[in-house]
Amino acid sequence: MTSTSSPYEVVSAAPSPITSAGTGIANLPNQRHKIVAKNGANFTVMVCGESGVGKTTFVNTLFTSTIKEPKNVTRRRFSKTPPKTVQIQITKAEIEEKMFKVKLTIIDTPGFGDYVNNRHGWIPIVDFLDDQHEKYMRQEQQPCRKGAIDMRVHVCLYFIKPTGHTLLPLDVECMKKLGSRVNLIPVIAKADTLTPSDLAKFKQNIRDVIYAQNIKVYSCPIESDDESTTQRNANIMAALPFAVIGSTQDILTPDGRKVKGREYSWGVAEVENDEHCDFRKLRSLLIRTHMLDLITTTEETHYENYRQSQMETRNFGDSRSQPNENAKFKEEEDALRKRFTEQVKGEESRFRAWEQQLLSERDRLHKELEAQSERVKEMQADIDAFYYQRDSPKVIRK
Ligand SMILES: Nc1nc2c(ncn2[C@@H]2O[C@H](COP(=O)(O)OP(=O)(O)OP(=O)(O)O)[C@@H](O)[C@H]2O)c(=O)[nH]1
Ligand SMILES: [Mg+2]
Repeated sequence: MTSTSSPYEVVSAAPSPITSAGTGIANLPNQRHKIVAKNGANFTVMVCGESGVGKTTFVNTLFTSTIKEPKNVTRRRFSKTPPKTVQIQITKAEIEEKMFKVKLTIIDTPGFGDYVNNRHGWIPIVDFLDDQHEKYMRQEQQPCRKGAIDMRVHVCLYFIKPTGHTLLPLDVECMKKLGSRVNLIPVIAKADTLTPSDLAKFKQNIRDVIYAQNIKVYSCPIESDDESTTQRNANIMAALPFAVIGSTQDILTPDGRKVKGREYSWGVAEVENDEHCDFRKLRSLLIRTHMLDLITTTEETHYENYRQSQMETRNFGDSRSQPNENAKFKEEEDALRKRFTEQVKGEESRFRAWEQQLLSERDRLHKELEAQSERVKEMQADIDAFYYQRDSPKVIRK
């Protein structure tokens, strides 16, 4: 079910024309490169998952690490602990590389599952996704489609609590619903709270459940003409679900580097260190290597699925709601049934007549048989009489 209005009040930050440190759009294959250059791209990322799992911190981390000189990103106060997110928060920024522009939108959603009545807090998120498809579809049906607002979500990052065990039933339920609507990327939050071996086991358990439960997750096209791209994509897929560390804090490492990370007595968990987590891999997939594939699959698979399913249900509804068509159909059906009954009746009486004929023929033959056996008896008596006369002693009269 979709509603036309958003279930949450949307809080939006002003778009900020920000030059990124390089998004890689200039490296796109020629054909695609031209399309993006001409139209610019809208790219929308959504984060969701249980409450307190680190979604807002991740969004802040992504902004601070991607956009070097944040201007006007008013909603994002990069404090140590962001307040609990209670409504959908939208932050926009423009990423620019040479002459290519991407309008990046990040949608942060309120967490769910932290108390009994909030177990189904993810339903409004699913509705939000459907609503964006619905709004876009309605705009597409208008005669003038220029300036259509497109808030369709190109990728949804699903944050998994770092329990070290496996996916919770709530995760499975929610991921199933999301995966059928949007490019879903599972993310293990707070990777710094798990040891490397526990993290590896956790990842495998999650992959097993995803496979066993048939949850649809985004998989980037592995095959490519270029061998290094094939290898890179295979490496990305092998890291799924991406383990991330979120932090906007600058920390000085013992070897004198200033990094974004989390400080512990045992050392520093670094956001942008591949040995510590997959943050760089995930950011590269989103902002650099697979942005266009995420946009294309959203258009060609997820939006198309939505559009088709809506068309089917709406057409079905229409045919049922046409009384004239229905009455005509009923008339035809009645006539057919009558014709059939008449045919059956005719066949039945023909069969009865034939049966009657057979019975009387049987009686006639019985009678004839009786008469014949009567005749046989008489003839036998005649024969007996004949022999009796011949063999009996003759009386000679004197
Ligand atoms: N150890 C560790 N803590 C983190 C990490 N990311 C976030 N946190 C902490 O987890 C707490 C919750 O973080 P938020 O980013 O507010 O979580 P959220 O998912 O947005 O929460 P809701 O808005 O309530 O759904 C904060 O105290 C963060 O500092 C991480 O990668 N590692
Ligand atoms: Mg939050």
